[in-house]
Amino acid sequence: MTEADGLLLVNARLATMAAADGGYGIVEDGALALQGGRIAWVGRRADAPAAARALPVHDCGGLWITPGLVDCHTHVVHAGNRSDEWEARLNGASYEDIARAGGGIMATVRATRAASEDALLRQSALRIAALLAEGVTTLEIKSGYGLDLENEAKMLRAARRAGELLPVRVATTFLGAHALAPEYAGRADDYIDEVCARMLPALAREGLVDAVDAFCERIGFTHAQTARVFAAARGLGLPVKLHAEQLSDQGGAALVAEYGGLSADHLEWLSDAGIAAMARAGTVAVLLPGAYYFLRETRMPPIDALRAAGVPLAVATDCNPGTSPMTSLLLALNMACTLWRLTPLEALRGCTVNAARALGRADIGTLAPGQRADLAMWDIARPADLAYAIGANPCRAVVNGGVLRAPRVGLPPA
Ligand code: DI6
Ligand code: FE
Repeated sequence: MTEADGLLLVNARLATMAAADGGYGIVEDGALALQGGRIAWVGRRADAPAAARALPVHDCGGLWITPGLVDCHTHVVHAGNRSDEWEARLNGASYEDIARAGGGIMATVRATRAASEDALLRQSALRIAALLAEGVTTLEIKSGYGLDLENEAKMLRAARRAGELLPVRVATTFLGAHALAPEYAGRADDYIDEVCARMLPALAREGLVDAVDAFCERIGFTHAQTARVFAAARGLGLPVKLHAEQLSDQGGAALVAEYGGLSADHLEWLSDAGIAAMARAGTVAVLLPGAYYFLRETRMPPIDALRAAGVPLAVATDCNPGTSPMTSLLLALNMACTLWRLTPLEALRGCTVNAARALGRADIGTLAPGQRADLAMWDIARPADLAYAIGANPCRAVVNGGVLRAPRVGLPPA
């Protein structure tokens, strides 16, 4: 009998994140019955039904258990890094100097195109392992550094393979409309044609696309170009999300809401109209404090107005080499609280129940019967500690699909 066949976790304190009042859903002296990779029962140990009590018991030694964490916005699959540019900037080089030298996002495109799929996977696995060590059990991974069919496919295949080789669920997002492919300089509309008519259908046919994203920005793609990408996604029955209102207000949040989008992400320049549209559509606001911090931005997303409108808030790392070289979701929670005054409860909802929603998944992100048995166990005094501590990793064990493991994962052979 393997753990996947059944396990009763006892002597734990639970934050189910499933309470009707939107609270932590705390259960003292809790127990969790896991069967067939799902949660079969959750509650106080004293109330465990006979079927749960018949399972092999694992004593959690008083640890807290939360749903496995969900990092719902990452560019974790990429080759190389840009610490050279960052160091040059800190030594006085201007952004223009770096751009003229072919740096910025195109530097990552070149490195990613030059890497084999295996090399890409190997480099990315190191970063993914760091995320997993902190209790992440589901990870969204975007393409967007290939910018042609072959290299976007390579990125998405590497992402899928990461989900097979490492104990993590991977949700893939096609971000072909991230930046203009160098081959299309001066012809952005032609590149969007290629994204919509050739790249997206081919990648979707190969089963590589769970959702479609774009970078709607003055330095990215226009509202009209983004709408074309969304129409193509809709034609294929794929859900959409958007990098919206990060550096300017392009009306991107309202656009993605109009398409029933899963999420609008960044949102520092979000307008009242964008908030209202998101609230109507149930589109999640994915907050990315790592990019705000690393770019030393000063304009905060309109947290109070999002809250007042009842827009669900999520928090993610945005792990990428240019604007958020961050492989700690717990640090993102701390930044969201410290920089933007999220409450620790909002932060934890933001990387569990609401992050699952940003991926269109109702079967993860909470501890409730029928949910996937993806959990994290923590040596903490109370749930707020997950957002409170800086640089501590209190994760002591993780369960993926009912299988218990240590937080540190073995990497695939180099
Ligand atoms: N927004 C960002 O902050 C990143 N991409 C995006 O759409 C930047 C990615 C990079 O610089 O590599
Ligand atoms: Fe991003």
